[in-house]
Amino acid sequence: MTKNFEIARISSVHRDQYSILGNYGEVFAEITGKLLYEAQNLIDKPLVGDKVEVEYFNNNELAIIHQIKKRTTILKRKTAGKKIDYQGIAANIDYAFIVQALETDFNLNRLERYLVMINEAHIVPIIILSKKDLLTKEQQDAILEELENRVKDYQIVLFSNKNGENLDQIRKLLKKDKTYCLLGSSGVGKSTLLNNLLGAEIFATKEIREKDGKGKHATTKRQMIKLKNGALIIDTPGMRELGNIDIKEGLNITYDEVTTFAKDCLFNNCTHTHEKKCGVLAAVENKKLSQKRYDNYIKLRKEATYHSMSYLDKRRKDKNFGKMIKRVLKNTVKNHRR
Ligand SMILES: Nc1nc2c(ncn2[C@@H]2O[C@H](COP(=O)(O)OP(=O)(O)OP(=O)(O)O)[C@@H](O)[C@H]2O)c(=O)[nH]1
Ligand SMILES: [Mg+2]
Ligand SMILES: [Zn+2]
Repeated sequence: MTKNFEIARISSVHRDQYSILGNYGEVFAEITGKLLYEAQNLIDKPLVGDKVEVEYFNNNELAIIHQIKKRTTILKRKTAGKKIDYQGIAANIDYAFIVQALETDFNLNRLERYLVMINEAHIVPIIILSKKDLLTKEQQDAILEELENRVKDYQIVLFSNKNGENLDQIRKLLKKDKTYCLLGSSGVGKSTLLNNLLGAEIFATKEIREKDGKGKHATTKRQMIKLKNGALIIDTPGMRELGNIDIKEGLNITYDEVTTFAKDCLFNNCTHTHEKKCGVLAAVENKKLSQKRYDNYIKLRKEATYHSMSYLDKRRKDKNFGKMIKRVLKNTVKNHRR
């Protein structure tokens, strides 16, 4: 690293403009032309949470980003809509909070979808369920039971932003110098939680819900802040859809018991869908593996395979296109020289 460079973290991204968090607080920053030029994919550009080498100028009020340090983790998903490509959500995350609202948003299939994405990135997932104040004790117990039948071995906290219940439990999970992010649908209370943790109304929240209950997202960009205890948290806009590409490992970690049951399959290449003597199907039959969990596993696997194949196909076409351009350019030069 050059002498004048310092290390900072990307705290927010807006197109090609960045904010960084470093030795002089939060400062605006831009990336060098070289870095911009070399970034072939979206994922090569700085992401929130990235550690970067920067050079300050203008009395440390502005900075130039020269280099992105190697990421310890990267959280990514398929870009929304039909486009098959990766979109980086955040970098260097240690723990990801999956936030669902107990009252309206609780959904186990979606929860597993998040778990796959987070496990794929080797980030530690934590499940936190908001709006506890809106449910009776019986309703809460029913949800907890459902949850424990489907996903095991994760930290789970039911809490309320409204009356503050169990916020201290969430606070206890936040450690100095560790990076966290909040993931979940719009309106579940991510930004409200962050404001509660900060003890100040820093983040805009959605106080008025439109008639259809959907409305617009209150949060529109990812942003990282530092809590008093030194923990870093990234707030994200609610995700409407969550597509996964390349999640073999994420699936294996999230559904680790499938791998165990698969040891009893007769065929090595068993797909666990129609084969005879399949250990996984037997486990479903014997109720060792819940039907719903199995169904979701098959669904996510199928979808991810489709996306991965489309992605490879796209890359191949891009490559061929690149080659064609090169050929055309070469011929043009040749013709020109003649
Ligand atoms: N009753 C109750 N309301 C809550 C709770 N947490 C959040 N809310 C309300 O839910 C609404 C949405 O909260 P936000 O914090 O803006 O939700 P968000 O997850 O940040 O939403 P996006 O930024 O759109 O992704 C606000 O009106 C909050 O006051 C809770 O624990 N209990
Ligand atoms: Mg928000
Ligand atoms: Zn099988």
